[in-house]
Amino acid sequence: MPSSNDSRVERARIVASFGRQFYVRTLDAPGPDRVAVTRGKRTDFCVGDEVTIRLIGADQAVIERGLSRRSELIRSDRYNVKRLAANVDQAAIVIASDPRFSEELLLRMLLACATAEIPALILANKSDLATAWAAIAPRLQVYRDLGYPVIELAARDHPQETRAALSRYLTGHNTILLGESGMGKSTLVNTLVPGAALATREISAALCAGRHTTTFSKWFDLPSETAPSGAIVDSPGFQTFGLAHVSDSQRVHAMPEYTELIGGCRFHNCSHIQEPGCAIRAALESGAIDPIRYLLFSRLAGRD
Ligand SMILES: Nc1nc2c(ncn2[C@@H]2O[C@H](COP(=O)(O)OP(=O)(O)OP(=O)(O)O)[C@@H](O)[C@H]2O)c(=O)[nH]1
Ligand SMILES: [Mg+2]
Ligand SMILES: [Zn+2]
Repeated sequence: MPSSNDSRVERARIVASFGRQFYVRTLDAPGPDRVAVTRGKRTDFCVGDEVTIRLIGADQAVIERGLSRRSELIRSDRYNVKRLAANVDQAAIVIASDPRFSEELLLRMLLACATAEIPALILANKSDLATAWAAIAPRLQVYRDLGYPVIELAARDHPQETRAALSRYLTGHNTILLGESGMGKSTLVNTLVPGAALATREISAALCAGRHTTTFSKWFDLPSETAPSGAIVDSPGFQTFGLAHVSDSQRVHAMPEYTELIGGCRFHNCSHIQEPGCAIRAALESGAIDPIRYLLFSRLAGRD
């Protein structure tokens, strides 16, 4: 018989989300992760959200309402907004040598993070693949010179070194791993969180999802010996990253190499593509800014 205790309201975090279903973890008292459903039509919750839940029986819950978000990372096209995570305070963008990462997607992720005021790190994985690595190494230096932390990893074969290299970046932060499919996000999570693979397999089995590529986002608390007070979110890889929610002005201001220059353009509404007296084109011609990023950025104009 359910007792009146079974309908307590508690604060919880959404730790996994798939469609209209969620897993929640209570915040104030430890307990098992529970399957939760939303009331009514509200489905815009995402992993990381803090909510109030009503407990039902031993392992289920209903989400009552969402609490305010401290941060929100999204991607969007003109039709849809996709919330990637709430309440993260850092994004770790995972790129790799093989398959070689797309620099346009990297640029898009960096612009989205800057607009959301979420600092970004770049985790460059698969450094063990010597030939492919040599091809991307000069590009990594460009991002270092722009001020992004770039951390080189071989997550699959060097787990201990990986944990040591990431510890100081992950301690005390809620970090989302972002990136294209196949870069090594889940491999990294499995290196950092004992038991993560098993937990993910159990949910995948319940969902009848495939085993390798990640199909839903999941929040993991990091072990205190690796990163005290840290959490990490694994997320599905993507092939597109729309920026419909990011205005032209926000895009320009999210380019670290542009921020000092934009006041110097002759026209205040300069598109930095063909106008005379453009300070950014002058910097390009003098070799002061990276031509590949300039080209990729210019190509984003007018696109989602
Ligand atoms: N050579 C090499 N392979 C790696 C490394 N890290 C991961 N891999 C391999 O890369 C493949 C993809 O790794 P995942 O961790 O599943 O990649 P993911 O980013 O989670 O991919 P999605 O879930 O599809 O977004 C797997 O076959 C891994 O074994 C590494 O450091 N070196
Ligand atoms: Mg994955
Ligand atoms: Zn200009």
